[in-house]
Amino acid sequence: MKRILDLNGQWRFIHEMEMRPTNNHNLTGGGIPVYAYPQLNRRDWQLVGVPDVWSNYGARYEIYEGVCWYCRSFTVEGMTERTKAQICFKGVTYRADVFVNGKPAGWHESSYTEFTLDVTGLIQEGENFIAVMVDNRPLITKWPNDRGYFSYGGIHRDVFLELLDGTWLDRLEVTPELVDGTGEIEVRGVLNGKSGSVEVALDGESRSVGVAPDEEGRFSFRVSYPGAAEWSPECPKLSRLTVSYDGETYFDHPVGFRSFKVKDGALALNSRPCRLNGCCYVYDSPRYGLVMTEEQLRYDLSEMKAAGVNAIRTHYPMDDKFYDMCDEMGFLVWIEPTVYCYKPSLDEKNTAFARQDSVDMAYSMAEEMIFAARRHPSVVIYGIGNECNVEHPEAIDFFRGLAKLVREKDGTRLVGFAALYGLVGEIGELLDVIGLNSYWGWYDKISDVTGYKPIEEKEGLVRPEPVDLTEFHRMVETSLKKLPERLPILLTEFGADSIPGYHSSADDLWSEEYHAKVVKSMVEASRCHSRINGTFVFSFTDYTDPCKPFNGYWRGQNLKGMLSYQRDRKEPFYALREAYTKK
Ligand code: ADA
Repeated sequence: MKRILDLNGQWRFIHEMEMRPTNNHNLTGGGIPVYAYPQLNRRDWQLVGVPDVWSNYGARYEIYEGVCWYCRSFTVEGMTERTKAQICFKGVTYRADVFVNGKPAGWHESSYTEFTLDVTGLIQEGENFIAVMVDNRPLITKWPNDRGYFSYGGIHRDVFLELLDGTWLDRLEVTPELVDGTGEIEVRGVLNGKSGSVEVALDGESRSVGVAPDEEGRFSFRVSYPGAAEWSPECPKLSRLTVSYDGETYFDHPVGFRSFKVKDGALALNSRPCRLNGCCYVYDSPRYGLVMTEEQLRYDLSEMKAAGVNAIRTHYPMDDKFYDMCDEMGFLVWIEPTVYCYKPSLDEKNTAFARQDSVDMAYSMAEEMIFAARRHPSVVIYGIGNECNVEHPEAIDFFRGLAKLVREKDGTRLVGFAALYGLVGEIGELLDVIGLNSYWGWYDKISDVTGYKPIEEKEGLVRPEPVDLTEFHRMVETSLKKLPERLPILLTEFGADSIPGYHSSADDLWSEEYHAKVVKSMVEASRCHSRINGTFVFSFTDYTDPCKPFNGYWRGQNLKGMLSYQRDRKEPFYALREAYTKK
């Protein structure tokens, strides 16, 4: 039996007063920090809501980077000596050190993936106390250590306690797929107890499967449903799947069946050719920050639908709510761990590609990402990195290991990588699909980042700023020569920035009109190359971006959105809609 105790809601919160050294996280062997003690007088601690980001807790936390503490008490009833207890955090940015009843329970790094800590023996009957130390300092951040989006700080996704008693199933991994028109479901998990029968039911059609777990309780099996409905973005048909054991249901979710493969060098969804009319999505809500809420997601995804978008690429693993909504509304999704923009110089040794701690962490991010995403038909590509220096001598082994791990964990998705301006090295060999990120028509014009370019006048008339994509075509041709022929290509990033509300008759740089022109020209240009199977404009909305300096244009925000940060449609939105809906 499994019981779930929701730990969202009201917590107490404070920032740590003394500056903790960045290497002072390993608290398990040393003393317990005073903030973790249940008995501490906490009259200065603020009452806050969880999940949230701390920039919502007051002006002084708006850009705060440092260590903060969260705590709360909760009551547990019906504990027995054999009760297994575990706490699950769906997302804490960046590092979490967890203490239960004053004792260390474990830690986790990486902002966008979930982790579960076994707290059996720490949880007691009656009143309990949990404290979480959260550190978001860039100095401790291994991936990404370059930040093209704001990492925020805090417990930004759900938290809950699970209590397992008697016989139970746990760590269920359910992967549905369409194989030759038949719905196939792979089920893996852990069973405590001896062999028994696991019940699987798809829309009430049930199958009973005898399982004999190994010494660690692990089991796996497959079931088939020949009549299962096909899922696609145009017709996102979902069915209800339950997995039960001993009269108790442990999995109850909508699932969908589709296949997504490479056939003759092109992407095929359910064995039919498929073009991805995509956008990148760096989630950032003016109201909720990093917290993915039903209302913000539904608004953004509805606007994507309105623009004719059928595919979304994200820079990091998303909240379950996002995947659920993509399943329901019909989007094809590319997700990736935050192996992001890491570019050591070629002569640098012992880089994050080679250091054991950072390799382990990248690999565990990928595992955690797949654990959460595998049941969703919308997720079709696992990226293994974005704009890293793949030509660095230590890079290829790192990516080889990562690609291997991803395939072993879930062979039903394609493996991709988003390369910077055709910097593809040998990585093509490891992939099923490659992405090219490039901003022709943009960064080549504003490379001094002041963005200043006088408007040219000709015979008293202002000359519209042209978009010249000669270099883009050259980049595609050169990349194609370096890549295996079997590999479909996607444009995984392109675009320009525009100041929302800045309109110009000269289409000059930073205007919505020039931005719209780049978007339209790039989608059209992509169609000149048969190997390009789709485009992901960057990005669907404007968002907070610490890389973007205050230069009179950017003001700390990335302005590549089709929508402004406040979600007003910009001119590029209409250009994208025209390009994506044109037959
Ligand atoms: C890169 C990066 C994006 C974003 C973009 C930009 O391509 O992958 O996250 O930062 O640059 O706006 O320049």
